[in-house]
Amino acid sequence: MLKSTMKFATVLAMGVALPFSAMAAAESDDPIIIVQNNWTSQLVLSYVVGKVLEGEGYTVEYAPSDSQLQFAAIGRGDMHFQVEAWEGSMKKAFEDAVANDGMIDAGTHDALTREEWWIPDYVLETCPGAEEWKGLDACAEQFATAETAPKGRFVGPPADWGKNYADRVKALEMNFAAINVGQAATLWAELQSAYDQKKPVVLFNWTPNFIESKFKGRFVNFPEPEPACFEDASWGPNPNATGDCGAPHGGWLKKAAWPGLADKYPNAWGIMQKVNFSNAQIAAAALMVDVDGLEAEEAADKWIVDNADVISSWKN
Ligand code: TMO
Repeated sequence: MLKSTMKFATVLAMGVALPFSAMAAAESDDPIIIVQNNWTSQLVLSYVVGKVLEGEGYTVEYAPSDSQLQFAAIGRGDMHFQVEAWEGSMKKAFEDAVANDGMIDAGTHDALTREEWWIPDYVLETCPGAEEWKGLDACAEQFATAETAPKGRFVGPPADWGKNYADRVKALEMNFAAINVGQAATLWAELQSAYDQKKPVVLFNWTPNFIESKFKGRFVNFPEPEPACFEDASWGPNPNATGDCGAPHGGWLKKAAWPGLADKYPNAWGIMQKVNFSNAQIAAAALMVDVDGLEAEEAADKWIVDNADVISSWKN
């Protein structure tokens, strides 16, 4: 640790020999491995936490991971800390890793989240019922492309975000085809090009995100999920199917951790447990990259300056 190293250097300068055991406060130099995923706020905020830990003298490494497979790997200690686990897309993988792989639920952020189909507001001019899934479905043809006609196209997320919307479309017998993009940037390119031409579009989006500061739009309401939606076919609008529901409207956002952190890096673990983001703080992180054009790491540096009070609250 930097603090201990400095103390040690001072002691050496004073010519005093210090038995190694007197440095008990020193924690491991082994890298703390922070997980990175493929959306912007996660990238920025993972660097924020990493930089704060580096400032405390820790060695930090970053490891890219699939948003579903990461939790079991964190439980095993292949990676150590995840700053953004989203209920809408990761609840099952997260809870399975807690139950089966020893992964630690490292606490819930103040932020409330939603991951759902989303339309620009101008869509309501040609499809007035589109805020509700049934109303949207009634206008499905407006959203058709050459690839999907006569079905409408739902521009879906990268497959590794864990949501198979083809299953939901089938369960709700909707006249849509879910076409997944390969990366988040393609979602925003599809939105921007439709928006510029006021063309009907429905795509996957989430909040907090930068989108709300740049585009006027809203989520499409689906039946709110309950455990029975996935277990009991008779639940929900289709009496013969499970999965006939949407994502939670006020979903949780959690942190995930390797169980060995507390013993190996107690000070770092204390900080990680206090890390707590609000909706506005997460949206700001995404906006610095997706609107202002900073690199994720530069955005993290700026976020740290802008939120100095938040960071000092993690250290107390
Ligand atoms: C996992 N995500 C926030 C992109 O929906």
